[in-house]
Parts: sequence; structure tokens; C-alpha cells
Amino acid sequence: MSYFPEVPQIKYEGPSSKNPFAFKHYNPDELVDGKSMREHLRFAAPYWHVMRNVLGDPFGGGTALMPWDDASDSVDNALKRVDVFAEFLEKIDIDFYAFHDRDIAPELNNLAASNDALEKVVAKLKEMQAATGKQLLWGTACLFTHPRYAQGGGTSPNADVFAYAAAQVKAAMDATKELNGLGYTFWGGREGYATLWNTDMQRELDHLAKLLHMAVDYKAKIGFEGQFYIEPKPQEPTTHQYDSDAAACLNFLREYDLMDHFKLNIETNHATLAGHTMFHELTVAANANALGSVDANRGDELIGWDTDQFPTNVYTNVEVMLVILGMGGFTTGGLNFDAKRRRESHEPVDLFHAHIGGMDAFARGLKIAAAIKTDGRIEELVKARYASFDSGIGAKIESGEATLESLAEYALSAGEPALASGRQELVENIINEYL
Ligand code: XUL
Ligand code: CO
Repeated sequence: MSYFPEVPQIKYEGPSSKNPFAFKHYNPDELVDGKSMREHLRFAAPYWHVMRNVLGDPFGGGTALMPWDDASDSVDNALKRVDVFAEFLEKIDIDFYAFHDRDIAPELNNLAASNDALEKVVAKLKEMQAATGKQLLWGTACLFTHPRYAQGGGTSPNADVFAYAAAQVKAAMDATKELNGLGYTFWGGREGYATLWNTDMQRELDHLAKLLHMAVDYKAKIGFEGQFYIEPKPQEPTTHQYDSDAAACLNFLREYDLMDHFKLNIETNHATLAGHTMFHELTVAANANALGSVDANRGDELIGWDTDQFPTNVYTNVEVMLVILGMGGFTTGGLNFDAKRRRESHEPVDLFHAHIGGMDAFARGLKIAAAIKTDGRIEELVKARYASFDSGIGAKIESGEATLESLAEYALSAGEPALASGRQELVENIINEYL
């Protein structure tokens, strides 16, 4: 039984292929910089978009055709989706996936029933993994869809809601461990506020930190060895989310003594919403040794929401892959396509066109980033820009030898500094040589 009968196994055919069901640039086994493209890119598919996104928007309901799905909340329906997902992963040749507890299994009338449903689907996912070799990149708990979370999960003003959220995190961690997940993500969907006039921000932040510390303790207790991630996002659905950007997350982790236990999962569209480039967010995370994984998508400059489009902008992908190569590649993380088709692209085959596009655009990003790195001119240029700190007065500043007095004396005798050009246009020209 095939759920995508019109789609063949997607294979690499090279840049001159006109076959819409073929990779033009992603050649999984091709070596780039000593590693295969498959190993570098570590693509993941998100269960929530591939299997559950009906493609609604604020002005209209879902359009997605899902002939395999009876739209019920039954466990049987949830189990059947696993078969569809497996066929999708196999045909598109993606090795990893990610899920929320409530994407894979239904939320039922009470927590015990929901936990039970989750366990049943996890058992089936485990079989699927064994049969296909697919791996769980990360799991997470959905603490933002159900009305009980309207005022937050870990930051809810209601202690019973906090307890419910904690119970869901526990079950989702158990599920992730059972599936040998490589990571577990905390995205604080509603961990923020609508207005500060009704909010005790300090208390909410303290509570959020408590929840994360409980998760750290539970992780040690059950022997879960995956990596914890926090995923920054500034707003939507809340007015302000506490994990607003990479810098805010790092500050929070340091303040609450959590730095050793978390890395960041950086999403391109969330960077856009925060008023940053993806390049900026990744650099901030990498500098703190805290870049763990990437939700690979893109936003829209003209629409102010999280449009979650597929990452087809090669220029951005070059920047992403330069940072990833710069830190020596992913360890537990990967490129998770947290992206959905446009509402107009409602046919099942569009799932394939969308992912092929993202994978090819990232393959190009990887190859170009590796070429720029090998070329070395940009790296040289950056190094040369700071050369005045390599010796003399600059070296004394960096080593901590210099004082305000010694520098004042130096500046008086050195006279007006002679600045070298920043050469931005030259750098941009070098990048374009490779694009
Ligand atoms: C929402 C978002 C989430 C997280 C996981 O904007 O990105 O799907 O990735 O909860
Ligand atoms: Co995301």
C-alpha cells in the first residue's frame, strides 16, 4: 500500500535534471570538506508540519489533502499516520524527524488517557525506526495549543496548569528516551505575556527556570543522554516571549545556572521576527558554545508572522553553513525543516516539492560555504582587520596588561589613529564569485 503512489524514490540526478522528483544539488554520499553531504546536513522532517498541518491561516481553514487521515482523534488514526510518515521519510531520503507529543498522539479526555495514547504511538514509532533506520532528532511537549495553556505552561499564573505542563514534559521526555532521541527541545510557545499590567514577570521567569531544573533532574534520573535545547522566538502567539532571542536565552540560562545543560535550537523565521538575521543569531549562539541545532525555514519580509516557508534562499543557507562548518559541524543537532507548504499547495506531492527545494538549497549552501572556507580570502580579511591587537598595544589590551592610564599615555604620543577600510563590498564580491 502506497500513500504517495505518484512519487518515486527521490534521487540525485544533477544540476541539469528537469525531473521535479529529483535532487539537483543534494547528493547524499558526495564528500564535501571530508564528510558526506548527508553527514553534514542531517536533515530532519517535523511531524507537525508534514503530518498534521492542514494549511489553515487566520482567514480560512485547512486546504491540505490527506486522504489517509480520517480527521478523528482516534489512536488508530494516529497509528496509521506513522505508516504514511515512514513512506514520506523513505522516499524523500530524510534520516531524522522531530515531534511534539500532541502531533503524534491525540490529546484525549484526561491526562491518563492521553499518556496511554502517547505510549501506543511511541511503540509504533519505535517499530518504524527499527524497520527504516530513521532517528529521532528531538522530541518536545506541546504546551501551547490546549486552552488550559492560554496563559502559559511553565509561566502560567495557575499552579495546577504548571503541574499539568510538568506532567506533559515528563511523558514527552519518557517518549523521547524510549525512541533514543538525540535531543529534547523546549520552545516556550506561550511562555511570555500579553500585557505586563497583569503579569509578575519575575515570578514567571523563576517558575520557568524551576520547570527546566526539574527536567534536568529527571533527565539524570532516567539516564536520558540527549541534548536539551531552548528555541528562541520573540513573539507570536504572545506579545513578548521570554526566550525572545539567542542573547536573551543565554542570559536566562546563565542567570538560572542552566548553561551546562542546554544548547540553542535556532530558527530562521524566529530570527527574522526578532529583528535579527539568522547569521546573527547563529553567531551569538556559537560564540557561547551553545549552538545545538537549527530549525531551517525562512520568513517573509513583508508579512509580519511566522510564515514558516521552506529555506530556499541560498544566500542565507551559505551563512548558516559557514557558522556550522566553523564550529566543526553538528553533533546531536541537524537541519529540521520547521516549514510548511503555502495554503495553495494542498496536494500531497507538494510535500515532496517543498522538501526537495529545501534540501537542494541547503546542499548548495553547504558547497558554497565549504568553497568560501577553502578559498580563505574572507577569513584572511577578517583576521587582518584585527591585526593591531596581535602585537604591541593591542596585545597588551587583550592580555589585560593595559590600563586606562597606560592607554591615555599611549594615545597622547601615538596621535590620530589611521583606520583601514572594512572592505564590505570586496567581501560581498568574493561571496558572489561562488554563488
Ligand atoms: C513555533 C516553532 C515550534 C518549535 C517546536 O514557531 O517553531 O514548532 O519548533 O515547538
Ligand atoms: Co521551530
